[in-house]
Amino acid sequence: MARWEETAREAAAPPTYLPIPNAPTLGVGMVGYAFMGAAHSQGWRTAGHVFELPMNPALTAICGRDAAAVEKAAARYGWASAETDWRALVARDDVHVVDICTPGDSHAEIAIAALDAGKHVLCEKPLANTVAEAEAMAEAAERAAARGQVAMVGFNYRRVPAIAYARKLIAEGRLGTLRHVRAAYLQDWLVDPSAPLTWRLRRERAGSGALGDLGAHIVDLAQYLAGEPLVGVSAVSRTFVTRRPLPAGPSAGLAGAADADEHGTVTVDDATLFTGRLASGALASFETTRMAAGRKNALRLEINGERGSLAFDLERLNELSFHDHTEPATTAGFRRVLVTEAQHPYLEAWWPPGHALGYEHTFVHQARDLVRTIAEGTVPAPSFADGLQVQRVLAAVEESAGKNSVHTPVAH
Ligand code: SOE
Repeated sequence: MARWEETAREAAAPPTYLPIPNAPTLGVGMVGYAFMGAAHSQGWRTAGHVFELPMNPALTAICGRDAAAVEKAAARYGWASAETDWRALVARDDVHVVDICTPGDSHAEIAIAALDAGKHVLCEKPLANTVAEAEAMAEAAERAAARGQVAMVGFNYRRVPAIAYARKLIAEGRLGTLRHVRAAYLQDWLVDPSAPLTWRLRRERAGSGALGDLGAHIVDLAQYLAGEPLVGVSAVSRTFVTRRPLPAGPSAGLAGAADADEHGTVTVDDATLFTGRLASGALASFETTRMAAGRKNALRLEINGERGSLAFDLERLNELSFHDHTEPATTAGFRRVLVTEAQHPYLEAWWPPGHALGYEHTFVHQARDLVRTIAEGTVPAPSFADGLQVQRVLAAVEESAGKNSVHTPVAH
């Protein structure tokens, strides 16, 4: 055995230097370890080593029902311990923040228990599967806020630097009075009818399909960027593929979904399109679909005001297109702003201009903002009240889609 191998085998784990010596340690306990669990773990691991934080976030415990799988996830994502019961995680004195990365049907129970147990909470989007659940969560968050606790919803795209900068430009009046908000969130992972019936395709687990999964993001972003709520909507919705093969392995939560041919019924929308009116009278249009062949994660925004427009595409997330309508028409037009300057939101901590960021950085920014909000005792954004507003819009969209199942016929 080479010498380097001997010493590598002998070496103890390297000392972990706390990013901020002598600062309090904020113990995080995360429930769930799939896609969002992995993304949030990256955020918690990295935030204290990139930004100046008032507290050291620690990956204290990760929780999942399958003991072997959650131990593997703990090792892979860098968590200090593993739990198989979220109630035990919530009860731990070394857990100060409960981070909920589970399907929507468990958000309310876990969040309310954690808040009532004196913990801060970060809950993945959408806040809940129903307005009633979201209302109970917002009420628990309000009670907890009086005790100095913070409750935030994981609308991570607010923390794309280009979107945070767009919000700044709009708030400064660079677009003037808004006329239109145009938003689309297009994916294509369900185009193949043999794609299995996962939990995201069952109402009792996910609450809705493209609408809650993707639409929640663009409804939140429309209201965040415009700085005002949607007050009315009109929608159409469709489930194009109504039966799909059951997933391989234990079909957790799909009991009763299976037919004799090992297929199950899709009980959520594949695509939902809707229009909306904002409080100021500006008009909005939204597209959400997981059937847009060729679009992988295409969240697109365009905001039109009387003084100019902004446009964004998540698949080019370091760029913001800006048109200043006050410029002479002969030289005006959309120009591409590369949002990588130190003066741009979050960029002070990263690389020199032009060294682009990615999807994962939004979770680092989310962790940074949550730690600072907890330390400063400020109001979290987005709060559970913001999450409840989104849930109310989603419910109105579903109600409208139910009524609009038959379009006004076009004379021919
Ligand atoms: C859906 O595929 C999904 O994973 C959403 O659930 C996430 O919120 C989004 O950020 C990426 O796409």
